[in-house]
Amino acid sequence: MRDQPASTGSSSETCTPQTRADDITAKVHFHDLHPTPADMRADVHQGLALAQKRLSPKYFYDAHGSHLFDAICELPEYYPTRTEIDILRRHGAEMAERLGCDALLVELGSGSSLKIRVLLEALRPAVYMPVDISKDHLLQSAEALAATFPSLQVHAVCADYSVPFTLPVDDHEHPRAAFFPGSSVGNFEPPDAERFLRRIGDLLGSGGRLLVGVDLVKDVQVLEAAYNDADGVTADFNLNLLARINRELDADFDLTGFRHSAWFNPESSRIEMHLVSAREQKVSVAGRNFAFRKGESMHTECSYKYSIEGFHRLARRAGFEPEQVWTDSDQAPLFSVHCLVWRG
Ligand code: AVI
Repeated sequence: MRDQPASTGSSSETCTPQTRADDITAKVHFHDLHPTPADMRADVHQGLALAQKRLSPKYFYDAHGSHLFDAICELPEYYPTRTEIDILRRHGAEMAERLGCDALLVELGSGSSLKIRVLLEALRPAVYMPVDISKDHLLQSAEALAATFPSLQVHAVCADYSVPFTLPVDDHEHPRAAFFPGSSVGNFEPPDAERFLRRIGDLLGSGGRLLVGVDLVKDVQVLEAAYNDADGVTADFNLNLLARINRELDADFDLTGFRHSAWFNPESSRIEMHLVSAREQKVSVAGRNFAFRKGESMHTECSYKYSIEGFHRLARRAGFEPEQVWTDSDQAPLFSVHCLVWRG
């Protein structure tokens, strides 16, 4: 295995964390694929000029937005995180059998690497490769993980997994597997989810396995409560998008002039999040003015909810064969974790 094949253009180094008594032995190989910064100004201008105004959910995750998302994951109404962790805890051994020990395990959008910790005991991969766009967060989490599992080789990759990239290691000796938890696949439009899965399959190669968490269609009240929590954390998360645009694009959104709205759209089987204008108003964003009617909304996020069969159809269209699925219950399950095999 090489740290830095010339073809990837990555910079690669071995990072030894700041000396702390408990992780002196920790080592992380770091590969920076230098993800291109998004053109937020062009994206926001383009989205606000549409008949149905749109803002991309990728802009939720500045430092404060990431903190708010972590808080959402702890809310009593937001069942996906704790339900998925419970499934991973209960079925980790079976998942390990499917993925095989000694794998090169890639985690897409690893964030704080919390869920992989639940699996690592059972899984024992040869190499763990967290991929995340946020360099500092990635390194901190990778170092902490390497400290807990000193015999694990950790290769942290700073990359935007939503656009094509290649794995910056030349390793053909270990079977490849990927982990994509949290139902983040539900934040893609289905045709984009299909294209995304196909790209992951290409990274894995024939016979490679993907473990993916998928939120399920369920009672509308349970779904809508998860995106309209009583403490208003999801509302703050949604409105933080406007605070970020004000700060970074010299805009003048009045945050009290917009309210959070989230509801289940049964035709599309998705939660839609919107920010709704409380009155007629004008907003300036990086030198351009946009008018809002009273009640007009900006669409900020879709979160698709699948049936198990519906997700399997999507996976098959993308070139994967569903191998096994685990859920939290046999009757009316909330969440599912799928093992898919790449057939190409
Ligand atoms: C990251 N993603 C899977 C979350 C979801 O449920 O779609 C984002 C989120 N939006 C509001 N609450 C959580």
